[in-house]
Amino acid sequence: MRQRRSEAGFTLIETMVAIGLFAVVSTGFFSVMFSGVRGADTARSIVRLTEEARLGLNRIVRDTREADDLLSPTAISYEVRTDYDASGLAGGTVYSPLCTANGELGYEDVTYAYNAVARTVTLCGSTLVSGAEPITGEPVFSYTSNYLEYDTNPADGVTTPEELDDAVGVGNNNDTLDGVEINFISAVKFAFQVRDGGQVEQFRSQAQLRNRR
Ligand SMILES: [Ca+2]
Ligand SMILES: [Ca+2]
Ligand SMILES: [Ca+2]
Repeated sequence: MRQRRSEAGFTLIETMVAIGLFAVVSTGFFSVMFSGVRGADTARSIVRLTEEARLGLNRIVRDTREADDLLSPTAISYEVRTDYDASGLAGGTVYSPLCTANGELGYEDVTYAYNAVARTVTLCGSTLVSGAEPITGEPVFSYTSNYLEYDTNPADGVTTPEELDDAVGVGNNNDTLDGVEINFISAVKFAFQVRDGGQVEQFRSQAQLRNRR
């Protein structure tokens, strides 16, 4: 009896158990394999976004540092005016096809902006950083001044645009940054994060305007 059974091979029950086990094991294997592939895709995507953000921010910091003039500073945009081609008063050269030249002054005008809808940081409208969003409670662009004589409220070693607005003898105390007050801004600060799914990478930096105090 025992002999016959072994010669007959597997019983129906044994075969069904084997098929069942194979199904369970292979389902597990494929689900693990595909979740691994998805994980790798997300990792590649955040790596790409992070690398783009790092390069874009480096470029913004570098260009802002060299600026001759800072214009229209807000929490989501500002403009720098720089004589990139060292033409002096001879004429402006367009910095990028999307930017403008101020021919009369020989300056090239470049606008950096954060676009909340597209989640991009742009240079004259062209994307430098994708997948960007503000860090909670922080503006994307903020500004400080090296004029510590106006560091009054609070006197904490940092002169803010609000303190420049309050400063007696500098522009008007009107809760607005006037042109003359903007001339006292010495640095632009950057804060944003890039997100891909659940993965977030934060970026913070600062550009000191070399041509200002
Ligand atoms: Ca120029
Ligand atoms: Ca202060
Ligand atoms: Ca003011």
